[in-house]
Amino acid sequence: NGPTVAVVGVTGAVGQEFLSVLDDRDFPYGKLKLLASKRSAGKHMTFQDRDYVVEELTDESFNGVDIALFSAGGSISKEFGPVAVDKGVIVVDNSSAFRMVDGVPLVIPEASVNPDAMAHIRLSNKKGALIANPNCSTIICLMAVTPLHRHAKVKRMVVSTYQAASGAGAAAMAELEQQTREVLEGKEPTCKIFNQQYAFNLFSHNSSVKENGYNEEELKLVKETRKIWDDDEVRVTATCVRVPVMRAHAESINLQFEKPVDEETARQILSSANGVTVIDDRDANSFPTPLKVSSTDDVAVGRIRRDLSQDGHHGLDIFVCGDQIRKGAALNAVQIAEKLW
Ligand code: 11C
Repeated sequence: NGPTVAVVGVTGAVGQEFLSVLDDRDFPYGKLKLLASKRSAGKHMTFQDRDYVVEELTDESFNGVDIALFSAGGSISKEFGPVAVDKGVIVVDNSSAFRMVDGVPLVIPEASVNPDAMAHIRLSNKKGALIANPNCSTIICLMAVTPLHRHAKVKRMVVSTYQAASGAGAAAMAELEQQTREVLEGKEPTCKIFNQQYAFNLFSHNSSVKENGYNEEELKLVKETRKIWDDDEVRVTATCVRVPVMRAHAESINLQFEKPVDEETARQILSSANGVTVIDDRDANSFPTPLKVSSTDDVAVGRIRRDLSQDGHHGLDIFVCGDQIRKGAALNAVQIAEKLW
């Protein structure tokens, strides 16, 4: 008899992907509860040939629930996460609300990253707990970089992101489509989500910019990497950019290692890492692209090459792509739930 699973924020882009991942992976839930705001309550959804009515999220929603997958924004997580935990639920939270809280594991569950961070949390003892899903840019980056880090220890990492519309939600995806149509028809594009033209353009990530000039998305890459690697020394800097791509992020990553790691060794390490696919065909100029990874589970890595600007074999450049909604959010959370079960 599998666990009772609640999906919080089921009508959103990630909420819908939770369902599709649960289905694809044949997750052995016993019962399923679909929860959303009052606005969406009462909607009917069919999942695995059963009709469900979306219920309004309240404190009572968590009675009898074992695992809750949250993706309804930080304020909902802050309000209802602790309520669920008090009722003995293990909350896997996709928002940034608890990621940096001491004692809350921040987990990418592949063996090559940090499943051990949640090893002390058990479903069987019915004690509630919070587990945080990292930010999508961090997950996609560290899926590729952590196996290399375990081998040669990263001293410094420079990340430049090319982030998809999905990171800003279903409304941003719809707006990208609408704007593209409008621009091609010679009309003024509708700019509601980002307040500027997105189609045929790109811009600095839309999160707020701090006094030091970094935006929140960039700082997440810095802080979350340190927490996941349990390494406060590693130097990380990032520039995050929104590009007119629908649902997969790309990242150009420059690495400086403590120990030497040559290109061939890096390729072998990446080829054998779970959840990573190497696409690195120089002759055919074939490398990862957002479209190649869209709606797929693995993070793709290519352009694996020695950084000519660094001495010996202490530097590498790589290019990674990962589906933002899937491995960047829903899949990672469901994999955490699988580990609990
Ligand atoms: C983006 N990473 O692509 C963001 C969205 O902390 O969970 C998710 C923000 C977060 O814009």
